[in-house]
Amino acid sequence: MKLLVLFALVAAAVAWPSFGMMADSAGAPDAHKQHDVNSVLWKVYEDIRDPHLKELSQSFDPLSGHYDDDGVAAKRLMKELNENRLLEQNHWFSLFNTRQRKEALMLYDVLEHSTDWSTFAGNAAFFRVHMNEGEFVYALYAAVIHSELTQHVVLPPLYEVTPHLFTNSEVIQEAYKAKMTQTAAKIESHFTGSKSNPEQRVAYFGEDIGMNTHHVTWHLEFPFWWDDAHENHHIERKGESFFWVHHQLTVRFDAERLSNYLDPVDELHWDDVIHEGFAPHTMYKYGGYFPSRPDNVHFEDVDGVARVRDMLILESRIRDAIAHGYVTGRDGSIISISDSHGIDVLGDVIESSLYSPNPEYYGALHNTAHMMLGRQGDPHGKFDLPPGVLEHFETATRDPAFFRLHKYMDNIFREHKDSLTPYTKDELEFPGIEIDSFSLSNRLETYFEDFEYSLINAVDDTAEIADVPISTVVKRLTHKSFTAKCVINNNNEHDVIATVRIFAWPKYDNNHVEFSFNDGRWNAIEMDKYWTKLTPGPNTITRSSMDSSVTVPDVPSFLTLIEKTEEAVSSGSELHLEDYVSGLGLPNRFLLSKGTTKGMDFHLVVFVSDGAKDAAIDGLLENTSFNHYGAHSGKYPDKQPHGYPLDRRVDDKRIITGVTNFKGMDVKVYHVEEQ
Ligand SMILES: [Cu+2]
Repeated sequence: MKLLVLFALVAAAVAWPSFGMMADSAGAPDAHKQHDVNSVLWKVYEDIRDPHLKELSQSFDPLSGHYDDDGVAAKRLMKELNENRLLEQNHWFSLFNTRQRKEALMLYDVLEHSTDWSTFAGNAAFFRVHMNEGEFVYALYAAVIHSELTQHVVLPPLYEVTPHLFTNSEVIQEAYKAKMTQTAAKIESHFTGSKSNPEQRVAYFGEDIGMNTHHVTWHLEFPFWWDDAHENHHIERKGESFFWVHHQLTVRFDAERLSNYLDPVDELHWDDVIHEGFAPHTMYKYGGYFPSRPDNVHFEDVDGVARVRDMLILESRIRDAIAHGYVTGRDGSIISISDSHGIDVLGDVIESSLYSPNPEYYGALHNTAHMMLGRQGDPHGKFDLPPGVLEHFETATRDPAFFRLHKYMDNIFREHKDSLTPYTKDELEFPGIEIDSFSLSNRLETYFEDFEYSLINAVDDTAEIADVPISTVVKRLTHKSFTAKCVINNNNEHDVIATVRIFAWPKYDNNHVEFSFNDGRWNAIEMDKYWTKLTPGPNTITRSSMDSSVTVPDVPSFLTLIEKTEEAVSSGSELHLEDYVSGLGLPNRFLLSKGTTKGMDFHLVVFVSDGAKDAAIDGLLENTSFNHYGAHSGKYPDKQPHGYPLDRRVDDKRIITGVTNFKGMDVKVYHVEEQ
């Protein structure tokens, strides 16, 4: 522990940038806005409890608000409302349901086009009362993330806003019981399934509330429905980010499997059975239980979604495009994908998003597959079951089939990446730069910790009866902090800006055969990426695992968020929540993949590239709002492709391991059973 403190002090003493979401005081959220957002999300299935917002929900007229679209969006939604076309309350909502998505996006548009806070808050309060709760939560989250008005507002953790989508049904039932009997309860959560199911060994990953929050947040920040013409700005490298975020989940899940003595995930085959069944043990707030799927079912055509044959046709069109090195646009134009930018186009095509150049031809492989898989329990709608877990980003990773599906798409992406020419020595070299040493402050250790979160918002209540505390305690993977120390020699006579890229991959496969460099690098988990200045001579750089740019800290609990906000509102002081404005990264405690008691071998690599060449923006070192998966409504600061330089195939590993700005080493990750 002392050693750790020492390293932390050293880290603080060395001047180096932090790329977490460290905003300056100008980045503090307006306490009143934060208050309003908290209040409309608190007990979202109940009446609004905040007197001011409740009053606003009755008095505000959406047609009298201030908008930058002449109120077109507000008029459209009000017409739907007045003509009783909107989905009722107390009904499930799924983003993959076309009509429901349309309705949610109509509200999103109204909020997004609001030009002042009283219009935004008025609409939020008004439509919270008049629209389906699921649609409302989705629209509000998307609007808070993308609207100019809410830039620094922190969204409460989704697992405390809509706990049903994150918690087992058994726990939810206990919570209802606690509420009915007015007895405080702290309910233990267990992972889904029994020990007879080997998949249960890795359920801690698919069911991790922080990982699920990360996944939902990514889809909110980079929505497939995003329409540039409508929203007035382009989301950069959205397709590539789609590939990368899911690639990282895929390789990470395989690493977790290896540490639990399971084979890596096999990809999904449309013409084979779906080997693993799944019983979600999860229920909707309204709409019953999520449907189950037995083992070894044959893929069925799903009425109103797609036929299995359609999926195979789409896949072969996409594979054709990869083999040709180009996709065909709607108008027959040829769009090359045989360069670094190709992955971005391909990501748009496969998801597909509205950025896809030809959805009529290439379809929406990913989105349709989610629905196909989600409906296999009731493919013809005979039993009127609600959508499956795969039809919600909050719940999708609970089903192991999610990872089969994504392995399948990841392999298509790999086919494309493997078609590109490997990087040459010239491209990889950073003249005059040499990594002298790389070391870690302490043993890498993972363990499970108990985490408690509130279920108050899961249960029904009335304003007259006081709340009793109801929470659940769940085990989650975490690790000891560590500091990485890197000594880099700059043999040039001038300062340079360097990009430091750190990855790790499991050294051995499930048969304890060492991965070749080429297979290992495809399985690489991104650990960190940051920029630093190197002065002539040796430079010692220390970096704490807490600062990794691929991760974010836990958002404070909803109740803490409310407390802090109310304190700031009543005292007029500033609200300090800067660290939490983006929930985009993986949870910080999730940086290390689970180890084993004897130590799981990983190969760790560090690559330093020329920051001046990589920079897509000015002032890299001063840019403090960098987040790994993209800059919040800004430009992604790194010009290199995600995963660079491991994104392309390596035919001869000496080309990369031979440059002085690359260093590899073996490390072990230990798992400690009881802390
Ligand atoms: Cu996803």
